[in-house]
Amino acid sequence: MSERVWRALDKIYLPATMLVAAFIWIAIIVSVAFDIELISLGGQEAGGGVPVPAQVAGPPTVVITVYGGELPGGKFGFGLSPDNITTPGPTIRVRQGDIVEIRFVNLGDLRHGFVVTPAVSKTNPEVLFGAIIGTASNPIAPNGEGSVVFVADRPGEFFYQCPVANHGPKGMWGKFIVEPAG
Ligand SMILES: [Cu+2]
Repeated sequence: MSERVWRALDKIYLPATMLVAAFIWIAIIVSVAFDIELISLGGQEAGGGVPVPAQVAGPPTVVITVYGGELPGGKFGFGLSPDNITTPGPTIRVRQGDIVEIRFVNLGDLRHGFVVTPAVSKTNPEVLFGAIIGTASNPIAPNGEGSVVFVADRPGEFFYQCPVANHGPKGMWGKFIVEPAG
């Protein structure tokens, strides 16, 4: 009697396990596909997260052009004029509530980019304010440029850096300070 029950269970067990496994796979595939769609809707893909720029109402109140490229000695840097690129780059100051437009010009022979971040990282810097131009996987080409408009809605001492792996530690960073409003 009990042997018959076991044999019946055995017959059901394998198909049932396979069915559950198939459902789990379908769930994984659907969630991955959904994430990919979210990333493309969010605009630019960043190192680790999906930056969604804050709603920008009105024209920029501050426009800053940042130049970037390589320096002698294996160093990389940024500058606020094409003939003064330094490592680290110059401090950028804006005021809380500013609608900031950053234009990034790549004067180097390598691909570079620009991102505002809470901490300089070797790879995949966290994106603040949705402020990113080029990404780690798709940076701005040599002689290319890009721009981003964002609201600096939080005061504090932050950083900007190149999002390409290892460029930050090679000196391609600077301070990004948002002074409190008022
Ligand atoms: Cu770079």
